[in-house]
Amino acid sequence: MAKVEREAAHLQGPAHAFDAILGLGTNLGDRVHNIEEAIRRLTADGSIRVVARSKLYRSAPWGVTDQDWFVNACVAVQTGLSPHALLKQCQTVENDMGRVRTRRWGPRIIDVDILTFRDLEIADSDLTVPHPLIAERAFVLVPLKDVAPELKLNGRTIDAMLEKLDSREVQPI
Ligand code: A4P
Ligand code: MG
Repeated sequence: MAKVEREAAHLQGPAHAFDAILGLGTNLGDRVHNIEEAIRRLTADGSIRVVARSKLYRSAPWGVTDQDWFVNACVAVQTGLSPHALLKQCQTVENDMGRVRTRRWGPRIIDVDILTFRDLEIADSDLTVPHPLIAERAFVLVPLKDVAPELKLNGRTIDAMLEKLDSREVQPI
């Protein structure tokens, strides 16, 4: 196979089609609009390109349960940004959309988390990758399966992680 074809095949392979997966969540205001607006802003300067999008899901609040239901989604992206530069861009979008940080896990107009970044494991004070608690959250795993069905974390498939959870609380809109 010619080199160019090999590279193209490499890019199309499921494990290499994207650099990072972002998880988006919102439970304030027009939730569907908030997800669309966040994706529009994340990709506006061209440094982040969406290559796969999950469906939008309505999900019961997890962790802090006395708050409104969420809309959750995932996007797989290609980017030349470093993990920390990507985090900065995610936080800029959150702040520009009017995110106000109150209590941990509390209501938010938009949350953009880095779920995975290539095969990297990062444990910095401001960035943990893969994002902690993925395996315990159906609202992350269900949309994640749409964009990266073959993904494994710590050797476990998404289905294996979902088996232990109640995914009836996460429904496509
Ligand atoms: N941070 C570390 N690693 C990462 C990463 N991989 N991606 C740091 C993004 N941020 C990362 O985040 C707090 C700090 O985490 C940041 O300053 C960053 O440096 P935050 O977004 O300001 O605060 P948070 O979101 O309240 O905390 P946390 O722990 O990120 O909460 P989660 O995990 O996002 O959970 N229920 C449903 N159904 N759907 C939801 O989307 N979300 C939450 C919040 C709770 N329950 C939910 C949902
Ligand atoms: Mg967050």
